[in-house]
Amino acid sequence: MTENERKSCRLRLPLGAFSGLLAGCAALAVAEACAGAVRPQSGPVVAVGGAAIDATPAAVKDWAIRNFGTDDKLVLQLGILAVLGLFAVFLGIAGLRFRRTAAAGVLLFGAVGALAATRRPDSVGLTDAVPSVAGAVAGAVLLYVLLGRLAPRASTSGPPDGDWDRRGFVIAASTAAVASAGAGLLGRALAGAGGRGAVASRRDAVLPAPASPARAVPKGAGPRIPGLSPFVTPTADFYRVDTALVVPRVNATTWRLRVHGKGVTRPLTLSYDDLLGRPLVERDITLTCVSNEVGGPYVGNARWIGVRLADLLAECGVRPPSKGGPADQLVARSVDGMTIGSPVEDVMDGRDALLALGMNGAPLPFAHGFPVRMVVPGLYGFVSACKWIEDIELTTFDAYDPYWVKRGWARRAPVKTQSRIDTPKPFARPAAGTVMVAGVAWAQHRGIDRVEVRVDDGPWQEARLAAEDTTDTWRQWTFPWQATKGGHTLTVRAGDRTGALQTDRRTRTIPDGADGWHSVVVTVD
Ligand SMILES: Nc1nc2c(c(=O)[nH]1)N[C@H]1C(S)=C(S)[C@@H](COP(=O)(O)O)O[C@H]1N2
Ligand SMILES: [Mo]
Repeated sequence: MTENERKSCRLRLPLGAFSGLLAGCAALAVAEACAGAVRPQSGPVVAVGGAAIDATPAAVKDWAIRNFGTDDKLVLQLGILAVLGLFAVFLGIAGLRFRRTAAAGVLLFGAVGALAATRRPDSVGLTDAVPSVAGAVAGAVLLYVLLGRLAPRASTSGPPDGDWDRRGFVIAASTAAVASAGAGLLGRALAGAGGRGAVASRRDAVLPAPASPARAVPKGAGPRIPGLSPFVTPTADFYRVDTALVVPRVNATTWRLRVHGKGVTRPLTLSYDDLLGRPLVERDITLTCVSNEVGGPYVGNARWIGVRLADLLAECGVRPPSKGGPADQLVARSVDGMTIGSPVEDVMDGRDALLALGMNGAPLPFAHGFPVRMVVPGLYGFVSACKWIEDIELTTFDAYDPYWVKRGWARRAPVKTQSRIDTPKPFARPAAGTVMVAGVAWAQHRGIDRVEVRVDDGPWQEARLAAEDTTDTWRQWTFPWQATKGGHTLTVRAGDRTGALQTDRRTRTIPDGADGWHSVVVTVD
């Protein structure tokens, strides 16, 4: 072997790996460009990610939400990219010997993406396979070409025997890199343009003044204490929990909501303008996620504006089970295929169950369900708060299990009474003397009646409750603590208007919400 040949041998392995990666990038870029043109949700990473979310056991998903929060989707997508990257490297190296097989391997990945995309609940059909297939074909061809350039050449003229086509490789690789970057950018631009109509429809939406405004928040409902959650959660800080890898951007001008099913004597199809034309009600309602652990962040309070769902249902001829209606479950469907079931009885029992159009004085943000979502006081989000809603079906709990119920969560899930210490934070080091302990407590639709704080194993002491807005909102509480030096454990518990006290028995979030007391350990200096 000549010095030259040895050098090229050493280079072949990393260049094979590099070819694999480049082919992978090209495949994804082409796929994203096509997805941008067809439907952003049909891209292979989003489709496979969505399938992974749906297939993930409830316990793992709950763990992901707890540990990564709203970043759980980013982590999932990075995970998918990492796996793809590893396989691409493997295919590139294996392809040095088995060129055709490696190229076919890329096609296999395309098939997985295509299958996932066409089988998503929101799939519009075979066109959803186009991005994965086109990407895979581009990737396979590129890998085949690049590996061809790396293959030893037995030629009489030009480079010596055993050498490979450096010039050809560099040209092919750099052309592919530039083209991939271009395709990726094109995909972004197309996806952005696709949502432009939706963005315009949101920008142009004007929410009329409510016929029934929310009552003014009583003075003192939101004591100003550093570290304490504000009474109204700013929209930008409002937690987000959903299965959507791409936030659906729905054009309100073409959006429709259908109401149909058991006991619906007058089925309805409503437009956004139809809803805006109805008398609107405005209410402060605290929303909670069932995945919120004791002390967790997935709870927020907003001022919602929308249409009373019970009135609309009554117009359609729906009667609750207690009045002889045949349907006991209302199933809401979203544009992204989510299904959420609520008890018809709860929705029609007089509480302010809303088809919400606005949040904190503005049309709903896309991430929180524009153009329309449900909000039902007293029920966890997964059994009430369908975002991007487009269909309401009256049915029975016996006849249909919605998305989360299929995955082990409860059919019925009223919000459990909970309380949280916001300040001091865990492991804080406050100075001895008066330390303001403060937090929030919620028992939507029952109302918070009292909050008690315990220092170490001492007696339970009454905390000061901030003024109540409505029973559907959380209540801030404060407790001035005479802190003495040393380590201390602060514990909180709340009682609701039914007289029930929060139980200390800790339970998991699955199937119907966490129970238990929130404690914070601090060291007083
Ligand atoms: N379409 C759709 N709606 C959905 C969900 C979802 O995954 N998809 N998640 C539900 C859950 S579990 C909760 S807690 C609330 C959260 O609403 P937010 O993201 O506006 O806070 O939305 C509910 N509505
Ligand atoms: Mo949730």
